[in-house]
Amino acid sequence: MSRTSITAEPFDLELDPSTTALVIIDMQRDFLQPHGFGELLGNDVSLLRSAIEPTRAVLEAARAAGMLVVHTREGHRPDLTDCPPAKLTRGGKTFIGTDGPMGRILVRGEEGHDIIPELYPIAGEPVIDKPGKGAFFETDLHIILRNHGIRTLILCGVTTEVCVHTTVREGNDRGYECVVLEDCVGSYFPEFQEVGLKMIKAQGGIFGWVSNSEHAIKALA
Ligand code: TIU
Repeated sequence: MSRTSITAEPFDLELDPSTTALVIIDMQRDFLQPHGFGELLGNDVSLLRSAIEPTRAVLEAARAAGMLVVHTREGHRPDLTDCPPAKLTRGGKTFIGTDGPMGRILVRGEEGHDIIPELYPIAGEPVIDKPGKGAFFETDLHIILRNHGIRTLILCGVTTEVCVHTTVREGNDRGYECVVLEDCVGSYFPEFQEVGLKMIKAQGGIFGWVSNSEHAIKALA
C-alpha cells in the first residue's frame, strides 16, 4: 500500500502505512481491571473499557496492512531499582510493588502488569517496557522506530492525559507526526478525556492530530 490520508483534526494527515506505526499505550490489567494500580489510586477502571473494542479493530487493520505494531507497558523491575522514590511513594502512600490479587502492582512479570488478552501482542510486535509515563523515556522505542523508517505514529491506549499525552509530546519533539484516535484512548476523568484531546489539536495541531478508529481503518484498508 502507498500513500493515503486519514481524516483528522485540525486537518487531514497524509501518511504511508509502510512508514507508520500503531503504538498501543499501556493497555495493561493494572489500569483496566479491578484490583490493579488504577483502582488503588481511587479510580473507576470501567471508564477505560470503551477503548478496548475500537483499539482491537484498529489493531486488526494495522496487522492486515502489514504495519509495525508496538505495545508499551508501564512498570518496574522486581527490585524496584528503576522506580524513582518520588514515584514509589506519593503523599505517604506506596502502591507500586505491593501485593494484590493480580500480583505485585506495576511490576514486570506479574499478571497485572501484562497486556489485556483482547489486545495481546503477537510474534514480531515489539513490547516496550517503560519505567515512566512517556514511552520514549529510558526505552529503545526511538531506535526501533528509526530502524523501521517510521515517520508517523497512530496512538491508542490509556490514559489519555497521562501516558498517551506524554508519549505524543515526546514523539512530536522527536519529529514524528502523531495522530491520536479519540475512541481508542481512555481516561478515568471524562473532562480530562475531552480537554486532553482538544489540547493536542488546538493551535493548528500544536503537538498532533486527533482522529478516530473508523477513519484509521478506512485509511489503512
Ligand atoms: N494514573 C493514570 O491516569 N495513568 C498512569 O498512571 N499511567 C498511564 O497513563 N499509563
